[in-house]
Amino acid sequence: MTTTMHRADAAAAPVISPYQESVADYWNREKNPVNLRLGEVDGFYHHHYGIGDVDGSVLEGPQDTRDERVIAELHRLECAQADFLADHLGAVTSDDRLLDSGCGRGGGSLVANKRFDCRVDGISISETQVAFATTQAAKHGVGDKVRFHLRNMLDTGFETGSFRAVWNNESTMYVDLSTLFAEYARLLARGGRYVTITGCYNDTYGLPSREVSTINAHYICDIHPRSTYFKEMANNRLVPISVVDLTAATIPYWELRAQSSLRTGIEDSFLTAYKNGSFQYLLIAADRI
Ligand code: GPP
Ligand code: MG
Repeated sequence: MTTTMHRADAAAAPVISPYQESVADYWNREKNPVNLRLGEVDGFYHHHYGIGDVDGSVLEGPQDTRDERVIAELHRLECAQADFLADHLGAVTSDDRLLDSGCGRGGGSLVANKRFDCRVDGISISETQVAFATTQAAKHGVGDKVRFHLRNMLDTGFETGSFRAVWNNESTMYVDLSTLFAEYARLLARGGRYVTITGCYNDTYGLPSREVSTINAHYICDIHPRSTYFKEMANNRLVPISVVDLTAATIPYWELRAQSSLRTGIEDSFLTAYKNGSFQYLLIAADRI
């Protein structure tokens, strides 16, 4: 009887390592205003950073509405980042199926569905995020096409070859890339597209700087070197088609965030790491051959 119950539990929740349990625990509790208040602007809740030039005028004007203006501007930059990722998903049609791997509160899945009118599955190991994202899909009226699941990105359980595109928006630093890309090589249809936007440490700097180590400790993650992305893609039939260094484009976002009441305390580490050359913000898009 005990064994049977154990099996039933295992079927309902993904098998995850103790490390992943600690990560899930972080995201189950996370309620940072920098994420929730930005999402409230238009119902697209993101868990990634922003790109593009800042409209500095948001810092001027009446003090009592300054927060509102800064929140809208930070959100605009995060939405620009999500759009930039979607730009690299390739020729997606409404018959295709996409995977948002490490979907957070589901903003990126909703962005892709809005653009391509296609089916999107989002996965997370955080029950809270899956429930939140599911509610958002219903609120947006797309609950039939955008679905969220409690699954482990290293072992998703989805059918082989069933996805036209898969992406990670700032979530690859929580997993081993050789295991991750082997799973994507299995999930992607031949000719399908993989896209990641990620922070990686710069091999030319050496090993992780103090600031990179501080970022790792802050989020309980393990930022990979740039080289590992390309090595593990090459090992898993993923051939890069675009590599874009977004480091300069994300610095204005961090400078604005550092001056906002929503800052979480990690802003100076990002700014220093980007500026001292130890850390880079990259988009990598690859074809599954
Ligand atoms: C942002 O999520 C991304 C991560 C936590 C992963 C780490 C990313 C790196 C590039 C190192 P978030 O939007 O929840 O973070 P925050 O609460 O700081 O805005
Ligand atoms: Mg955020």
